[in-house]
Amino acid sequence: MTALILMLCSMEYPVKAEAGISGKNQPKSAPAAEENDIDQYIELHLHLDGAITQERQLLANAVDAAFTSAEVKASIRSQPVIDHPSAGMPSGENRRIIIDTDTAGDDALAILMAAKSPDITIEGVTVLQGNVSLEQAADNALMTLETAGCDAEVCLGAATALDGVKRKTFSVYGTDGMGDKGLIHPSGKPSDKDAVDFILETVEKYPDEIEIASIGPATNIANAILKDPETMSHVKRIWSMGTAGLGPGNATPVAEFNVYKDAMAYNVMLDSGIDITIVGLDICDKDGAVFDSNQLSDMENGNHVQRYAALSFSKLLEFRRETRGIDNVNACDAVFMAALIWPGFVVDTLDCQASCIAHDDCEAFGEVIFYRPDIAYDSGRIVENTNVTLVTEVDLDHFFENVNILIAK
Ligand SMILES: [Ca+2]
Repeated sequence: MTALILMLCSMEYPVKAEAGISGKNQPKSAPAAEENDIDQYIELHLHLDGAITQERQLLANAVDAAFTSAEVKASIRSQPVIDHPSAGMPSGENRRIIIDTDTAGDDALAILMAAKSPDITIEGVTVLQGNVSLEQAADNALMTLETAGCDAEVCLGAATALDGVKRKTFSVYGTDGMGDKGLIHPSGKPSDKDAVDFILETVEKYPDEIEIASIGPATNIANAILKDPETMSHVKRIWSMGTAGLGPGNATPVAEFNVYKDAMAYNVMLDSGIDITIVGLDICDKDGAVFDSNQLSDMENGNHVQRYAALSFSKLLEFRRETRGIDNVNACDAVFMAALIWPGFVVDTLDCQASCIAHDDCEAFGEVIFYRPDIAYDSGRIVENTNVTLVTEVDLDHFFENVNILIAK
């Protein structure tokens, strides 16, 4: 594929299948193209689904040189280009999701990705406390949907965990959860409908169709399960950005933030019998899953959606520079959303029996233990039934480019 792209970048126009490839040079001359040649070129360009960004830019430069028609250029640039087909290709299915979120910077990027995905209809966004207060999460979700041009409604959910506690955590995304850059000024208001009622009514309306994207604590989901387990048994799948996976935690050495905020709710979800796929912290912290400051600058220099997404990470970038000396951010909810919207992104999974430590007086509070059916434990515990699918490997080649292109649409 690369050779084909280089050939296109180096050859003269109109397009001819001829030899003479001479590396990454832009065309030396660009004769005026006939209309049928333009059609042929567009057709060919649209099949370049393996192009990486730098090469795509060379192609764009070549188009600039070859064609003067702004309409033709706009037509070419408006087409979706998948940088890495196996990892960034949509499923082609029509999917209905509810996003349950404690909306901060990485939640916002995940919402933008879902809003821009051709496969996904966001039936609604339910919010709860977590990264920020319930009210701030609602404003952030409203503003994010507005930025994406999506009119999904936003419903208010839990202001505390199931046990009524607001567990103190440090706000790494800034006071407003969105980088403190003055991004949040929504024109809309949250729905009058409660988050739990919205979830139940939507599942009743579309039984066995609704997938729930859980990118905050599991409180709203647990409340819906406790209120009407029969209706919730018709949720198609819950996708959870939660747990430390098979690695260390971030709220404590063993607990991940979302589970730590409401471990009791996480257990209710794990015990519900609903199909659950988990993307844990170990996946989100991998090389290739994090965005460095240069990539965030590239994103910021894009359109208004890209700029909004990039700026929302400002405080997190500052925090990681100051406290850890690293120049990148982990966009956990965006990695999670990639697993949900791009089937090829998930390379390997493990079905496990998961349970969460939810005793408040225990130091391991919020830890999720994954028992594997393929291991004979010395304790004698035998795993007969599994309750989650844990994502254990994802394809991170060109992850940033695929996200950046998707939200630019
Ligand atoms: Ca979140």
